Amino acid sequence: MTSRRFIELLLVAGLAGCLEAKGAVDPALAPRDVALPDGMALPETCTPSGVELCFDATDNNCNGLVDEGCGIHSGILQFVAKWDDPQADVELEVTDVNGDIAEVHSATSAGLYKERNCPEDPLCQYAPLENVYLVGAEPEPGRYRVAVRLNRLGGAIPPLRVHLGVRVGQRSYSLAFDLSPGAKTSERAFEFTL
Ligand SMILES: [Ca+2]
Ligand SMILES: [Ca+2]
Repeated sequence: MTSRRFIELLLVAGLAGCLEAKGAVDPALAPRDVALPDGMALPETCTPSGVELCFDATDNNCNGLVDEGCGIHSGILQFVAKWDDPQADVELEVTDVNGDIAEVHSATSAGLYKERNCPEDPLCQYAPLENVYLVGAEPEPGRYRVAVRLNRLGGAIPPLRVHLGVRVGQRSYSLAFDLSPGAKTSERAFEFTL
């Protein structure tokens, strides 16, 4: 695919609409009882770094939206994992309050939908990321688990830097960490309660 064709696809995706969950966002919606790997913490505040950049899983302009205007779906719950080398097979695994894992092509019982499975999706070659978002406007209360796992390096050189953008309601959070092969180093996960 040419880069022009890729941009055209992005524009079509953006014009297709339905990229933003409808309905008022509860300002009190916030993650509770957050459990993160050792040494990690959810940042208290978002630090703006300029205009929104696409496919970096970061809310650059701190408007509460991650990679908005980039042709990927958004929701009041959203998780975007991005890594640097498209050769690597990285899995964003989000488990909803009912224990269902978000998959491509079908939403979980709690309404989580996965957009793009890498490296299978051709767009991963240009933007290696996976995106999970809530289809509806009302997240189910309960415990959520968000894991990012390195399945296969595929020629990428470890450690693999991963950025995870999280949107919960009106807030966004950015996390960055390294993944490398090994039982203790190939996955990072966090959990929270709504
Ligand atoms: Ca933003
Ligand atoms: Ca961004």
